[in-house]
Amino acid sequence: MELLKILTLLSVITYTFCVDHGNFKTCAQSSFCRRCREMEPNKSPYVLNFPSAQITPNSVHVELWNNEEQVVFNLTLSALVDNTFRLQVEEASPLRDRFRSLYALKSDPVLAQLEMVSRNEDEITIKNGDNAVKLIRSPFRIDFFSDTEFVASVNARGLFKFEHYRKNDQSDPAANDAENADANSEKKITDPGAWEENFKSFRDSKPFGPSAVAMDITFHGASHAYGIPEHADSLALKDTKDKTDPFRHYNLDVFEYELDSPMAIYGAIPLLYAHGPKRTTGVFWNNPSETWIDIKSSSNSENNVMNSIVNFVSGRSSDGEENKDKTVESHFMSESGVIDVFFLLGPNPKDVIREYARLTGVSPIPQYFALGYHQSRWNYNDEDDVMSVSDNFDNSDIPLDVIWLDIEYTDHKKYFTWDPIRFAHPRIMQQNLTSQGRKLVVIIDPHIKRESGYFLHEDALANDYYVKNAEGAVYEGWCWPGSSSYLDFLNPVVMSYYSSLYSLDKFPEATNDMYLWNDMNEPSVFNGPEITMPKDCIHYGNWEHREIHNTYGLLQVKATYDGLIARSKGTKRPFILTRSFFAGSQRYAAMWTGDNSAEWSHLKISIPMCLSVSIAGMPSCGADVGGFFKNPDNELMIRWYQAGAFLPFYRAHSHIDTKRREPYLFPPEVRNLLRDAIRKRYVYLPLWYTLYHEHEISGLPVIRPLFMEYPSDPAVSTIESTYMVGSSLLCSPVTSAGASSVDVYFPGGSDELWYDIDTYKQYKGEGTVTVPVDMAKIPVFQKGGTIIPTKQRYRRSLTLTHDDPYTLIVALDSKGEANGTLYIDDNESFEYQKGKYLYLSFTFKNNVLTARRIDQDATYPANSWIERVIVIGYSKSAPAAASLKIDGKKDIIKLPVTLDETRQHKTLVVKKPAVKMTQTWSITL
Ligand code: NBV
Repeated sequence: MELLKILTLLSVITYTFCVDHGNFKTCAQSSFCRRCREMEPNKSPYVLNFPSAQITPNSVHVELWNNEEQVVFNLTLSALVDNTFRLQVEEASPLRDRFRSLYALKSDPVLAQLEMVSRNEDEITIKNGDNAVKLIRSPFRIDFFSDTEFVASVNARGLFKFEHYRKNDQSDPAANDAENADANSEKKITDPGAWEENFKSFRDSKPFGPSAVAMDITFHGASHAYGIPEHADSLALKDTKDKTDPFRHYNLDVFEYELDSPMAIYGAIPLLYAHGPKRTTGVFWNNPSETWIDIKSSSNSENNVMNSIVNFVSGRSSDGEENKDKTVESHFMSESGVIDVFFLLGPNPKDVIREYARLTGVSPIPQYFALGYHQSRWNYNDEDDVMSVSDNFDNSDIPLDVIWLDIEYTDHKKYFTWDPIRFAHPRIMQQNLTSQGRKLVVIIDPHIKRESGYFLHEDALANDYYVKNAEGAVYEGWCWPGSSSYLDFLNPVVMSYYSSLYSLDKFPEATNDMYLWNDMNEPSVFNGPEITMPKDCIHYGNWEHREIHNTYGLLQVKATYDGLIARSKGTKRPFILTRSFFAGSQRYAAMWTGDNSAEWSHLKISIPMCLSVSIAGMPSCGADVGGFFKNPDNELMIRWYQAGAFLPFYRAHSHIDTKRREPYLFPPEVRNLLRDAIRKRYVYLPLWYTLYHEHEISGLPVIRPLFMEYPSDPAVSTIESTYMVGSSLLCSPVTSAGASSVDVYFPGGSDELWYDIDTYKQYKGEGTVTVPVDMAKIPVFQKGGTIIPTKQRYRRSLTLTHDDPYTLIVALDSKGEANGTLYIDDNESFEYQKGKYLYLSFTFKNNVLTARRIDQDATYPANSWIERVIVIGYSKSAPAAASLKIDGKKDIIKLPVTLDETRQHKTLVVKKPAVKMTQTWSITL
């Protein structure tokens, strides 16, 4: 009994890692969330005024009336290219302009043709291609159909709300009596937080009063919801309605964030997927103000009514069968702005992400070094420390591409300066790193130290560059440097000023090999409400901070990106890491999951967190390898290095109070395993790089949840520990202590083959298999039918590998065939945009491996060549030799073929084809 007590006490003491909930609002403490969430369903006062409807070639424009409050809104429904519709609702005559977010979209969406299907007093139906939209007059509802299937409805539950700007009737006693209120036809908002909201000791003055916008969207035939990152939670979204708070989007610096929680953290991308085995639909809620999203995925009896509508419209019966009664219900609630929502009708998850990327853009392919291993810590103490870390990696034969400097490199947290003693020769330090083939990344936070004589503060004061408080004075908050102010990135002049700070003549001692990390850009304000900027602060254009909050970080990284482009005169691709992000941030930066902890649960959740961000358009995600807070034991350290090697952004980072843990510091048996994990990362980099090229073309994420690759397999809907790198590698890293096996789900059915990348052991796609692991094992499997390009020579850093030869790994499918691609360019510049690249396809069919160019006009003078071809799963008897035929040459070259007996599955190795990557050729076995 005593022992039990002690153990319980110990578990309480050791589990000190937890968020301070008191610092952050619940929905019930947020007045607009409360108002929206408490709405009674099915009592919508909104009706469409059809006589006002105008139908243009691309859009329907119609008035939307709130009959209860006698307020008129303008609704526009537009058809966009690629199975997309846009719904915009604005106040017809607002007392004050409403903020329209400009930053998420990469450009004006491309409109598509719209045709009228039918129109009567109660309904207008239009269509674009195979998609139809029905607008229903009263109560207002919009139904979306795709290929005659009923896919989504707006306001089916009557939770649409648009709080128009109004006079403050709370401060006007005359307006307060019922009679006058009636005369104004205004329904009084009685919520105590509507005109002024208090949280802890903070008062939000809310001079413009309530301004929420909210809408329910119901998805039909959908069983699971995904997306809407960033939350430290599962990939498949849990139900929040009637259970927990809604998922929250309000970019915040949450100290010691908690797992399995809908709480807001650093970033927000309001892209939701509703997925069922037959189709996937996406919704992008383009609103950067604080947003809460309720989710409920369940069977719904109302759906039968909906199905009859389908039958009516389509003239034939729905064949939804097993999923026809399933719905995903969502309810988006934002504090201000307008309704601007995009319906991405898929029909597959890969279509949804492409449709989204068409709107918000993609990440340009990163420089090759960015895909390597990054070593960071808060902080490397001085220049000697940095160089000794770099040397020690070399001495222990561990590849390393980037060393990072955290805030202590600055002169007293004044960004764009260096500590004059500990970093007295930063340019020489960078040159030394460059000579070892390595880059430096330095941190630049957005808070500016208020110190007279600091050039940035002086410039900002003199030119009026700072965000203002509610009274119109420069806003002062508290952050690392002490008293700080914040640049107003809404002002285009501030944006270009900030960009210019990165130029080589402004950022002292910077070189073109120094890249950037923008942290704390939610923005984090230690003494602000919820550790951020007060909502009633004022930005350029008189916008309140509440209206733009979730895009503050996006604007900072955009300015940094533009600065880096200008710095190299457009020749080098920028590398930026950001903590805060919004839809569109992928155009400028990679992100990471912030301040995690050296705990198994944090390692485990790094995978669904990165998958969620990836399917929301940001392909470059990583988690602090080893955990930021606390000290990992050796086992956790090894497993984290192994898992991190198969996530897009691979950086070890740790808190200033943690023990030093560079991989070379560990005893040999641990060090060797850390080295092996990093090396394995490097082997597969040609694949990762190719996937980034393909992301840039198609919007497809680099890592993908199984539901994206196998959308019709209901068994994968909730799988988040196994995922895919591209379409060829299935990864299931070990994320629990003491594991001797992992359960891996092999998808695709009995015809799909999978090969362990180490042993080539074959598995069939028939479901879950318990795969044994030892400490060296990273459970990763190559799909039969794929060809993966690898580089297998070990070097200290990636710049030295550019001309190294490739090994092609050909994993045959059950028909004895395989395909793959390889992208090659100069690894760093934008010349590829002018066609200076090679994009190759490899095909294995009828015993012949053929290399061809996909983009015939593109060319790059690559010096690399093929040193080996490995064919896994070859079922015929091994030939003594293979014949190589290079296009344009007469000779047929005989190549030796060996059988690799060490592997568990029959494997042929064709040695030294020695063909150049610029050549096209075929090898016949
Ligand atoms: O700049 C210090 C840290 C940084 O190391 C970390 O990666 C960021 O997420 N930063 C947050 C500030 C404070 C952390 C407690």
